[in-house]
Amino acid sequence: MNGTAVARTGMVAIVGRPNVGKSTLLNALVGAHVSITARKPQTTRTRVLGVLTQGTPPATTQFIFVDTPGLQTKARTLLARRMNESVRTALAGVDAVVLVIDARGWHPADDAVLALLPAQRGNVILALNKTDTLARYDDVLPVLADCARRYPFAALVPVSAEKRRQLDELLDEIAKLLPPGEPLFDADAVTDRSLRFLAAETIREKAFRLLGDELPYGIAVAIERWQETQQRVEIVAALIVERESHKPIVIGARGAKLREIGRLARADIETLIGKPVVLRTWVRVKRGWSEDAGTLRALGYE
Ligand SMILES: Nc1nc2c(ncn2[C@@H]2O[C@H](COP(=O)(O)OP(=O)(O)OP(=O)(O)O)[C@@H](O)[C@H]2O)c(=O)[nH]1
Ligand SMILES: [Mg+2]
Repeated sequence: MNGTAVARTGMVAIVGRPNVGKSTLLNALVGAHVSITARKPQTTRTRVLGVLTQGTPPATTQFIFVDTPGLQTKARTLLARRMNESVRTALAGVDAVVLVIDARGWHPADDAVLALLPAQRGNVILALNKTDTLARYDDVLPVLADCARRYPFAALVPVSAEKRRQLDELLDEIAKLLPPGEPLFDADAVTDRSLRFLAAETIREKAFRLLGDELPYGIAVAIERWQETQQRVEIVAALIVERESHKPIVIGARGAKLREIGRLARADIETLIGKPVVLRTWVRVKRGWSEDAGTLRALGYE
């Protein structure tokens, strides 16, 4: 046995205000689409684990990333309060924290996230994301200087989650903070979430992306039937909306919208599961679902 080969394993929380690219970063780091993303804020609703294992035994490094909802300053519904609670829970007991901000500069809403971080713990890394949107890469330099004054970050790493830039540098910095320990997940695992949950989230992602601006926040997806045979999986999923008046919007003219959501989701779910999928979707009205603890639990939003 090589005495210097030590396995490292650790939990890493990814936190930040809404829409800075936390889920895109998680997916890029683990190399799989485990957490849904959209141009709109408040896409992520609950804690999602993404797992990356590097190296060969016994010298493996296992990163267990926890993607969290964007911290909301105005948490009006029970769902919103649960989302903020899941950020706080994720921060407790992790080995490292990646705070994600937009590389264009510090935003007042970043202060609220910073306030949740333990002072002087030395295990918080700042990821300045979306560097691809800067006119010149050097524009990030004054932002780095400004951020370094705000908190004693263990490292500050400019990245582009979307273009997969400087992710190895970020992983190297995180790895330094992971404690010795045997891996908790199989080397090829990418998440702890069930295929059922990932399928429901995939459908919600398509609805988020295809529907107009206000409606998506009132949508949830429930898997009502999941029947798997050797050849294929049959799934029935309900898109739950808050109001009767939302139903025709989700369905679209002659069902065109719902069909498109289903078509895009089915393709992704097939990739996820690795066999043909028959997906049937329908729309159900459930008033006040985002205030109902039982419904939130049933949907997997802890
Ligand atoms: N140009 C650019 N866009 C990015 C990058 N990373 C993420 N985005 C985009 O930013 C938007 C938000 O990304 P998400 O990953 O859903 O952001 P989030 O922080 O998880 O958002 P919430 O879950 O709502 O808090 C999406 O449209 C992404 O495609 C990046 O590196 N560059
Ligand atoms: Mg997200």
